[in-house]
Amino acid sequence: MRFYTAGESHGQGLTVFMDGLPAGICVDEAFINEQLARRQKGYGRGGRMAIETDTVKILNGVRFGQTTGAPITLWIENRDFRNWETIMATGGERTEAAEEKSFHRPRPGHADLAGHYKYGHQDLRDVLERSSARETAARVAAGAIAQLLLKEFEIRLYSHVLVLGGVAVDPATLPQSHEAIIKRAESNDFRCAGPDNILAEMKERVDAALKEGVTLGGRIEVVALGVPPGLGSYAQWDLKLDGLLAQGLMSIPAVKAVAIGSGDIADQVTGEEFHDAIVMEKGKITRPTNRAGGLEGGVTNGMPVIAHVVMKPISTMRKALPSVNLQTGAAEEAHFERSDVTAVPACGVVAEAMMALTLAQVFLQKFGGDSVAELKAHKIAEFNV
Ligand code: EPS
Repeated sequence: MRFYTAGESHGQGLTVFMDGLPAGICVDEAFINEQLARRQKGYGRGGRMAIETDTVKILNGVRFGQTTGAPITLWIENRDFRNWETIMATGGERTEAAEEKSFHRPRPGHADLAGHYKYGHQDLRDVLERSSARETAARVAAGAIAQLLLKEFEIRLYSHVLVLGGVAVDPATLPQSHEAIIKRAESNDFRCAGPDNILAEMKERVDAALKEGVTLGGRIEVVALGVPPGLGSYAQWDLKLDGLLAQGLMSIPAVKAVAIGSGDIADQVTGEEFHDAIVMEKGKITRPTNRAGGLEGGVTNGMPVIAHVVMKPISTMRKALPSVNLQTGAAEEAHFERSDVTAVPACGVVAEAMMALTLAQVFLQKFGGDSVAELKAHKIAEFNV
């Protein structure tokens, strides 16, 4: 299964292309739109989210609500395009409006300077438009289709924010069940399952950052439940599921670190403290802890798959950092335009999408089949240890 996206932040819209999905996935359009709406929410988002109401239009590969096995294309219109038609036109002569909206002072941390080096773009808008995190709306739509496939096999995903701008949830204060974490995280604008005082602190931190003209990063936990054991491989480097998940999650704009399970404390503890004992309970093998995050040897072990994703603060800042004007060589402040103070809550929704797409890929590899019915028949043959 493969997927690609196309589309500029202020162009006509975003396109998703997916191929290799089986026939017979029930494509619930409302579910896709719910995921798109979840991505748009979150305290600390900028003016753009007030303009857009992201909605999917299914163009190909689905008939009467079911995938046919043919390639799928999806379309998400940019409502903001109406304000950018003369700037983002795909034909005609370069306009004065395009000139006015051009910029030459790369933002440290964004792709501006890298894109200038790579493609030779002089107007950095040619870089910004594609490197914008707007593209993540397309990933969420693709991820929703992957989730609809996984749902057929009772695999589901959730995420919640653990840290926002340095305000951290003490894991000991988290609700005790997956259900309770989901309920709490989905009930507030921070997508955080921590207690009220932590949410209040996060709000204060975002308000202060807005005032100051700076931005905030954070940490998200993303979890997949019901994942069967045996997905991935230990036999070859590029088939290891931990590596595939790391690539998928690391490719989310602004993500700078990914850990599987408790991987980022593995340098602080002994093997006795880190590894999850193997025990027999009611005739079934289970693990009392899950520091491995559901993966051993790059293969799922039947426990929930857990990843931590660390997002850097957004690089577009009103309090701009030093930069250089690429036209003149003069030291100047970096470019600023409308942006978010933080998109950490939204990043969780994108992380769910990327984990779902990655899991769908390895699920299809293991169980194979051109239709959901075939997959189900193969899945029944799954061995029980
Ligand atoms: C985003 C849309 C963008 C930004 C943000 C994410 O909209 P605009 O640039 O029109 O305000 O809000 O993108 C970035 C912060 C970035 O650095 O790329 C979205 O749809 O998520």
